[in-house]
Amino acid sequence: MKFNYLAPIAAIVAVMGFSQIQAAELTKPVSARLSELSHETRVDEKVLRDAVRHAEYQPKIIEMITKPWESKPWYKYRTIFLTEKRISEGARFLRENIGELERAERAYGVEKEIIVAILGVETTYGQNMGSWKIVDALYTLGFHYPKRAKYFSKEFANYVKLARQQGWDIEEHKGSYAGAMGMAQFMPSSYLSYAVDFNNDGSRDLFHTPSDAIGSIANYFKNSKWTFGRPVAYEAVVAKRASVASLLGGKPAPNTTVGELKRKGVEIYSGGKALNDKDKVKLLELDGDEGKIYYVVYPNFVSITRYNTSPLYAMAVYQLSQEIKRRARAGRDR
Ligand SMILES: [Ca+2]
Repeated sequence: MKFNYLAPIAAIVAVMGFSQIQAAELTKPVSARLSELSHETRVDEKVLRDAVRHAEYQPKIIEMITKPWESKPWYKYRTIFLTEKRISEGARFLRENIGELERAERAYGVEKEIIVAILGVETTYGQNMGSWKIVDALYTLGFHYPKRAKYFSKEFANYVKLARQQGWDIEEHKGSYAGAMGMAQFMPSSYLSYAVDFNNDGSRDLFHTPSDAIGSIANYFKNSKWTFGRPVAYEAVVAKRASVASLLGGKPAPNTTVGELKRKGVEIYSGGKALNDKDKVKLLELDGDEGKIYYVVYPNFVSITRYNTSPLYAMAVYQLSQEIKRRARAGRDR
């Protein structure tokens, strides 16, 4: 609760012009946290302190994280990502990188259109990888945003570790306001753990090498328990909301079965694919243009939420993947 009033305060401060970019300070609490992080990530404390000296506090980032896109209703959210441009460019990206995509599909068991859709939603296929210095973003959120300070300060230390590993200058790379990097928008911990050198040139480069981005996303999905060929989401119609109300809300993890939903009067549109009554699923309720709409979502949907926890994000990725697949098949990409 404590942080609900942070957003308005940040906004007021910004309007009044008091909100200024400041060089980072090695205050006592910052130093204490760096000492902990040095043990946790095995990065020399002096190196971490030195990285902080290169960082600047960016108040705008605090404003941005308190108003994420995921707070929009689905019918607005989807129009950001399911655009003609993103679909046609996705079909083109798929065609131009078909060799690497098929190699990743075979190596990791992740459908190529899902990999392309992640790239589409994250950065429009590498066109927009973010304009915040990573060191500033992670310092700001790690040391000036108490709600997620633990997570982001650790990512700050992981970034320092990664930069040393990769031979980067600490101020070199830019990304999202939350510190996500490259075509695939990996956080530093993900970069350390899941990025792969898929084109075998000796470096794991998610900034300039589509092949590495493709392989790394597929590897990430494999580790998020993605299962090749399994369903992700089907549209559904609910006869009586009251009969399924207890199953709605919360995380998208399965809490029922296809059979149980059918018994409760849910019609599932699987596009001609056979439905297995025993499959574990979750009924998802979203805000459509004209009231509530429903989807039955499978464990693969949960795998997408490991990339970004929002069910809206996962649905946008899935629907974009299907549009790209259709477009590529029709060969209508321009
Ligand atoms: Ca490489």
